[in-house]
Amino acid sequence: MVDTLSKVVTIERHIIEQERLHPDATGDFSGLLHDLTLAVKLIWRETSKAGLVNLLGSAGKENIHGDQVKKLDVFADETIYKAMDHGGHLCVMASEENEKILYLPEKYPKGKYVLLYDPLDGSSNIDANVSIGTIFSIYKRISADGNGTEADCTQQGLKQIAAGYIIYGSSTMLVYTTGEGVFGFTLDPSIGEFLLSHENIKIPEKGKIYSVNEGNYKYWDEGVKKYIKYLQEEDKNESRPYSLRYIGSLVSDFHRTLLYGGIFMYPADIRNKKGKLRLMYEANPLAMILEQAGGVAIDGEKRILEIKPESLHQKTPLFLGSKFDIKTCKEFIDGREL
Ligand code: AHM
Ligand code: MG
Repeated sequence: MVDTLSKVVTIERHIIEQERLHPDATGDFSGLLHDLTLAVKLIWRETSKAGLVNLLGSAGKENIHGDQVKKLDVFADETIYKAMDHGGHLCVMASEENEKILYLPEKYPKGKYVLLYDPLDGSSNIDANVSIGTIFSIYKRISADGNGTEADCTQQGLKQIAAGYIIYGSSTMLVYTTGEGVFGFTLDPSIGEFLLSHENIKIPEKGKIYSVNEGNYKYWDEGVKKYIKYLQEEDKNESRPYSLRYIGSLVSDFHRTLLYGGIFMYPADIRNKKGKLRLMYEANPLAMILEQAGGVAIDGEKRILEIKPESLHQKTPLFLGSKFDIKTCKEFIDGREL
């Protein structure tokens, strides 16, 4: 028979194959990712209907069935919690939407993993039909047993055993790593399966795009300002000027940076010394993915994954991108401009 079809790999099969790389694996971790994939499909189902909100009832009001319509970020938050609370894989969760850590119901068994998530990042963009995303991060518990603790949820980024994101865009994609490379899956809505579409993603060594909210320019440090001006200048090799792309939806800006290379920045500014983005829910998982893809993630000084977290919702300046671009940016930040 002539083989005209390329190999079709569902995310479930991929997770199992990845787990086989670890001979001592029990299947527990595969089960966890499997539950998470289900939650994501439920969120995708709702986000893809977001434009119908005027027909079906807007958030906070009753829909045609007389049910309260939930805001999508609240829906996503609750959906992930409920999909993950009873599998026996986790001992605690923490979500960007909740101030405190999320204990699991007493009646369910507690497992050895910890899940941190940003349920629907960029949700202020929903009404304009801009891509939004879910970001997740998985750790092994450090507490002995029973309910997990805040210390389980504030481990260094280096301790992540998996991280990923889902982008609800022109197509829905799930990108994840377990520390053995980065893999992207595209949802085929007709069969409801995530199929492997991007194998072993590597970020280009250098890009030609920068991504930052330039409206904040006047509030940045001198080094960052000079770096932006440098990117905008022409050079004789035509490697500059760079193009500016800024969606204002982190997962989308990150996804483009990962595939095309270049740099994404959310620097500190004089109003906000720690920037805007969250270490545990945004910076750490994206940093793990990026490093696995050959890129670099820093807070302007040090490697994101080495930051010792002080609190669950702490913020951090964030610079993500290609090796060359982060190196150049750092030189400007350090005052060693070219
Ligand atoms: P959110 O967690 O309230 O959705 O905010 C996070 C979003 C990111 O998606 C994006 O990178 C950033 O905020 C954009 O911020 P700004 O509007 O200041 O440029
Ligand atoms: Mg967020």
